[in-house]
Amino acid sequence: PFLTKVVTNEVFLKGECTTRFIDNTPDLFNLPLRKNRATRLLTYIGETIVNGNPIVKDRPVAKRRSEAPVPRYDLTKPRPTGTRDKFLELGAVDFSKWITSQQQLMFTDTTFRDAHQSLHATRFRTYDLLNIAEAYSYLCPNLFSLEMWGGATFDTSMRFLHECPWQRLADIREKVPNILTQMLLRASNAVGYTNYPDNVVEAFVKEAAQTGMDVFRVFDALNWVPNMKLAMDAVIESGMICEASICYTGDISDPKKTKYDLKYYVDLAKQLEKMGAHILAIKDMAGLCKPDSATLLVKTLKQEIGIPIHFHTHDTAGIQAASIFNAASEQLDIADAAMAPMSGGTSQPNLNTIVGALQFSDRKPELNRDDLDDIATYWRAVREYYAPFESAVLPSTSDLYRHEMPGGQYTNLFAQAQALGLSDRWSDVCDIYATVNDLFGDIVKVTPTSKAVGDMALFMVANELTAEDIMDTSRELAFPASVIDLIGGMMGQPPGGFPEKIRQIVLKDKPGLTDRPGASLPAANMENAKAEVQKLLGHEPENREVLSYLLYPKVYADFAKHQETYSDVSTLPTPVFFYGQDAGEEFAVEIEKGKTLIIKYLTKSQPHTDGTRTVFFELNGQPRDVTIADKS
Ligand code: 3PY
Ligand code: ZN
Repeated sequence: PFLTKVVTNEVFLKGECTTRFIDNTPDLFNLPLRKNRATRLLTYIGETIVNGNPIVKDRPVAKRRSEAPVPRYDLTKPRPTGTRDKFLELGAVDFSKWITSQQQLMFTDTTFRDAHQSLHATRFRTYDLLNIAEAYSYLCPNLFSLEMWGGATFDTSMRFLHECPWQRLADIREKVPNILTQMLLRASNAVGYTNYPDNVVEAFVKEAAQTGMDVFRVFDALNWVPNMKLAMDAVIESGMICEASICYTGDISDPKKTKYDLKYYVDLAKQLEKMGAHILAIKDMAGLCKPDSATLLVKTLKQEIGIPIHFHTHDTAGIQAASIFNAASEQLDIADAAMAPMSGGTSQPNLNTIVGALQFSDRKPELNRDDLDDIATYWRAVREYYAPFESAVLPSTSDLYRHEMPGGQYTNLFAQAQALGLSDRWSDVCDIYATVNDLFGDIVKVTPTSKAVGDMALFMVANELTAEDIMDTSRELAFPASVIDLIGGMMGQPPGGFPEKIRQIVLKDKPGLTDRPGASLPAANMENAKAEVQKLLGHEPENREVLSYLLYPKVYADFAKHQETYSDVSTLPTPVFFYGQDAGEEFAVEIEKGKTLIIKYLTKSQPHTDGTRTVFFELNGQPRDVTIADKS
């Protein structure tokens, strides 16, 4: 095309080409510097074959290479209507009333988000989520929602998987137009680990709603209502469903635990209802809501508030299905569960068996058990791809009721402890975690406050520090940054504030915030951010790209660079993404609608004298090779 442009150029045709031709007709020479997508993808695969993918380095190897089996569904039939159709018909407020009028217990499937966040460090790739998405829309349209975005998925997808979280949302939305999408939004912490300026949170919610998000589960990590208002208002303003959370901690059945008692939760729920929430979530992020407490809590909330109730729990203690059943008996509206192969342990209870067990109950869900089992078969195969990220299987333990560690953190902190050579001291870490919670005044522990408590626990175990050492004002300790943030009020305020003594010890002479952090954070300058991203990309960015940058500047810049070098690697099958190809292996990749590449890897050369290797492929039947520097 370049030569055609030159030889058909008027100046060129008139033979008036001078040495100034390039200067006078710069557009002609505005050549794409980037290599084409096929070459960039082959370079990625070649690089992975020669040097490996750093994210699976030194981890157990996944053996599975074959495609995970997607169940059959009849594409000749019209797509069944589902919960999202109902929402689009009624709007958020009437839809919320419709939920309450349902006899059935409805379910959110967390497999696309919390399950792999809890079991596999959030490493599931869009490829595997997208391949099964349409099957859901045909086989289980009456699922309340698919929790498939937010929480840790936003940064991990860019950071480790080199894929765009927004594209994940847009693509799943397209495949599943009839079931509600759901996300976890950390209120003013958005999908990050610290408070963001108000205008960033507002713009983020707006963009997510426009890209395809329906249900926003909003929570504040200290249950601090003033910090939830902005995000809740933004969701309500967008016309989408605002599900406001009470984060459950402590034990309402224990008469000695008075800080987070039944009244505390009921008051909180009433405030959230008054603020316009369409649904109330009981967010039991650690799985502490025991069966009897679930009965008491749901029964009371049902009497005290009018909006539907959605129960989220983690099965770390091994008995949380019982809590769901008890809550169902008290007319719980919606429960979270995960597909069988991705359930249990620090993940959610088992969707397939709960649905099966409710088959003859008056809360029988409108879900077909066989179809759910077919989908579960797919996930069983997909889990095999992620063997490198399997968490240690920690037994269910009632010790959870003492340390109260969230499901998503439990296995993660264990891995961190292991990396520090402290795995044999795991029970000490758990014990110190509980001590830190006491030192901090007994707080709600969920991202990001849980991270601060975990960082402090590791800091204490690694440095052999006791609670007395921490409280000893004669010691000068360099506390982890997250702890300074937490105690300094950058994550908001717990009920009653932080204990004064720990404030003095951690903050030294600095005052710390007691107001809402967003009230004093300067607004982000969107135009400047846009200009920065334009510099990174070389073209005018979309809103979503600017938002990714504002939330995670460095992670986004690295991701953009990776895309420029290798193009969109999210389209590669997972075994190819992690390990490259085996010799003779072939796969098809659709790089845009209707444009498919068939890539077959043949062999690689011995290293050349300059340390590079040639990697030989067939691309759509034609020989192609790429040169890769061997870093070994
Ligand atoms: C998150 O914030 O990512 C969580 O899953 C909290 O439970
Ligand atoms: Zn959770």
